Amino acid sequence: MCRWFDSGPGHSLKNLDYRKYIYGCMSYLKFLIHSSKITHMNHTSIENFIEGIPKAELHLHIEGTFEPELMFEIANRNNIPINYKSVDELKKAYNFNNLQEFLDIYYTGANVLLYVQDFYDLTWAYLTKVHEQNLVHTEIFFDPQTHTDRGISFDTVIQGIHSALEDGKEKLGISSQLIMCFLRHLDEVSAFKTLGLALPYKKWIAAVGLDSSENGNPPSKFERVFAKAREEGFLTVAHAGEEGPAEYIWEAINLLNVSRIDHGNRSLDDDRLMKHLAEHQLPLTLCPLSNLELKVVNSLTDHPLLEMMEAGLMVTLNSDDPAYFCGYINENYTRVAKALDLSKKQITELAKNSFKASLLSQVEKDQMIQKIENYYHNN
Ligand code: ES4
Ligand code: ZN
Repeated sequence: MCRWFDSGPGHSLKNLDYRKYIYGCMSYLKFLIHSSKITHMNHTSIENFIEGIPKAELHLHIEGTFEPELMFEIANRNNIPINYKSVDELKKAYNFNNLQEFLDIYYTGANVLLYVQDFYDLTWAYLTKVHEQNLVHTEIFFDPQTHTDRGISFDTVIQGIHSALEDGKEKLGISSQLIMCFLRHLDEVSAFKTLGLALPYKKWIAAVGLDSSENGNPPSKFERVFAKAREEGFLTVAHAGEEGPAEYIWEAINLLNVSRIDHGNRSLDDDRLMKHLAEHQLPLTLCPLSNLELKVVNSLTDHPLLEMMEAGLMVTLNSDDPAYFCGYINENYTRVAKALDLSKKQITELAKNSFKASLLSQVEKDQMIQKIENYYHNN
């Protein structure tokens, strides 16, 4: 169930900082005026500005793009029962108090994916959706263990995803990279086995990552498998500091040699870490609507994005699991822009960051940054 207002039904007014609430209302009014189709002085509204700006997404779980309608369609054709009678009933179950409650539903949803065509359809649906939102580059996580552990071959999973990505490039002009995540609640042996399965597909996988239940599963648990992955030529990223402590972010940096931190909200707990992230411009892939839905933040007005930008961090905006968290890339930009009263300049910086922090070549990055600057000057 999506919370379209920043202070959701779970939060009584009593518990809110009143000034923040009034301020939120005012910025919401401002946003409504901005985003109405009536543009003043011939300038683009923030909402339209966000829609039109070219963007990249760097934190997206393909299994998290599984819309209920497609889930029912694939379940029907594969003759797999779903525990919910209808799309609406399933959507009502999307009400999470923490990461684990979400993960339990997310893994169940993935159970209906059996064939290459299923993985193709899942990926293609995401690409067509974000194509409408002016997304031009995406770096996609997939969780092979979610599928291999129930008897689906690694080949089936990656063939389906990869061929949709090829079509995405050819037919929609969206470039992409694949990032294979290890499920951190499983053991090191399973991660090593998965890395072995990935080796024949090295050409199709740019990096390895780490996702699933964070607390109690620190990056150090996977130090050796990440070392082996780097030896094999993969880049590395890791979810850290979503629910887990700042110490896990240090581990991801020092033990896994990551090129980016996924989430990293808890960096704010550690001044030395904030300084390190700013100095090294190590990117964080933030996911505001995910944070709201998983109660990492109580309200988007509390989101650390702005504080991080002001501290000089290389931050990006992303959707994480858009089918579950009430919005794709543009909804993440728009909702957080509204809550934090972001300017077009700040939106432009975030769009530029999405390319700077990507795995694209420097030449490709420079081209996109130039396009974004031109867009800013014309809108
Ligand atoms: C995830 Cl939000 C989040 N955190 C960790 N692992 C994940 N897998 C899919 N979404
Ligand atoms: Zn994630």
